[in-house]
Amino acid sequence: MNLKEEISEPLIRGKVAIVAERVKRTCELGEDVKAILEQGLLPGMSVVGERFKRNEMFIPEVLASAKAMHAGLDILKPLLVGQGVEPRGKVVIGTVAGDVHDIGKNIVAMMLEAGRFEVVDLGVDVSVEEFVEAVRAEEPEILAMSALLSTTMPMFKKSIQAVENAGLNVKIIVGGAQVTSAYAEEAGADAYAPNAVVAVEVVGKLVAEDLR
Ligand code: B1M
Repeated sequence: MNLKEEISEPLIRGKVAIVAERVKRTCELGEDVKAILEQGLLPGMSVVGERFKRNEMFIPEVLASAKAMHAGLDILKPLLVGQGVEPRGKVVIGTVAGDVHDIGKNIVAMMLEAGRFEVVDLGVDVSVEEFVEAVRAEEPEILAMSALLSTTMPMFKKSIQAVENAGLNVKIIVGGAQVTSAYAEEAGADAYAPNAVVAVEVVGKLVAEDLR
């Protein structure tokens, strides 16, 4: 199965129904779920990113591709996420205030669920106060924040300071396309991950440290 041709190409063209139908069919044919994500959906989205940067694609087209990406992810999610197993810990996740990018955050959330973490997803454009309230109410081991814009990355520091000022005990991981480990450290986060697979490993380590 040529996942690039079958899935990346219609995703780049924003063909929601075709992507959904092909992801479903590819799963039914027994293709590995992670391969569909890593060789079909993600490379398509990175082409979209490149074209957007070069002004070869515009917001309505990028939105159509994002919709196609979500349609594919919705089909993969139940197949990645195991059911009825004891969770390894709880994670509250959200995209920071002023930022509506959610594809990467959704993949991180999905992979965490697949890695047996309970995930409370606050969505996008999450204010500092909403993060603090969610940590207070849900008492998670981990707070995970995503930001894609250089203008919204400073919300990491503000949210982290607010959580600390509220006296809440939670480990914090941040990530997103422009984020680096140096930036994460400067913002006061406990950890950084460059992608969803590493995020699951890092969250596993943070939870294990917490149990010691
Ligand atoms: Co926007 N956008 N966008 N956009 N957009 C970027 C981020 C940009 C880099 C494009 C560009 O110019 N090259 C640029 C930011 C530049 C900058 O700040 N330096 C940009 C801009 C400028 C904007 C607007 C300001 C455009 C405008 O209006 N003029 C605007 C802002 C809106 C807002 O948020 N307030 C805007 C809007 C949009 C759309 C709504 C059209 C759409 C979002 C749709 C949606 O998410 N539902 C969109 C998209 C799709 C993109 C690009 C093309 C793709 C992002 C994406 O989904 N990538 C993006 C270009 C790019 O990133 N190359 C771009 C795929 C996704 C799987 O990757 O999100 O990086 P990513 O997630 C990865 C890792 O980063 C990591 O794991 C994920 C999976 O492996 N990760 C974490 C993410 N979160 C993590 C958290 C973790 C750990 C790892 O721990 C907690």
